[in-house]
Amino acid sequence: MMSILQWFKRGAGLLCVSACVLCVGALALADEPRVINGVSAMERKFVFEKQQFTISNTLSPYNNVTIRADFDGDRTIETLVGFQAFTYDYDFKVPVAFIAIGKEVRGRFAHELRMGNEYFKQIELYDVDNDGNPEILFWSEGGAHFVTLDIYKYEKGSLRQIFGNASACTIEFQKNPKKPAVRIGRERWDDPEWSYTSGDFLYELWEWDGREFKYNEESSTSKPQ
Ligand SMILES: [Ca+2]
Ligand SMILES: [Ca+2]
Repeated sequence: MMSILQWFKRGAGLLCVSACVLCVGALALADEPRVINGVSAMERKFVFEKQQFTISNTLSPYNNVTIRADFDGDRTIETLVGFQAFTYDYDFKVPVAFIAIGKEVRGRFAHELRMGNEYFKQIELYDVDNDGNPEILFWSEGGAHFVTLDIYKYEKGSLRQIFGNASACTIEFQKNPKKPAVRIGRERWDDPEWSYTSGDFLYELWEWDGREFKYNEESSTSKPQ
């Protein structure tokens, strides 16, 4: 069976995944990659913020997506990839999720990286600021059901983060064209009967006001954390 290194060397199968099939959950990882997407244009080992990372050798459709679209409205196509990587903290292998975006030129991928939580979960596209260009919703996970949502706007060839938060009590993006919002569940520590499985969370609501996500105190039951 072909090893992942051979796949990378052969630059196999750049596959364009449409935005409509992007809700790919982080399920059990396959032993062998079924699809190698845009990460095949990257070096398998890379440095981010002075630390070395390695792209996972168990890439699959569940932890690796590629999207080609015009993210900044300049009428040229960028490639966005989300993928699983790892690094070492002393002797401990630490998983880290990433996104990378940039232009593919003559087989090379000039990209900008951003790090998420430990495990890649999914990427969604949504035009948060209603300018006709999609923003990037980068979902990643950590231990104990901890889910991180980072939202980026790609403009003038660069990523700008417009939202970032995390919760162990569910975090939900509300696709309201007039007022997109993020609802972040919080623990109900003052209720001795409460547990994570009861699902009755306190929550913060962060609404897009045309320029940024703002905490809506009236519509929230928890202070911002
Ligand atoms: Ca573009
Ligand atoms: Ca937009």
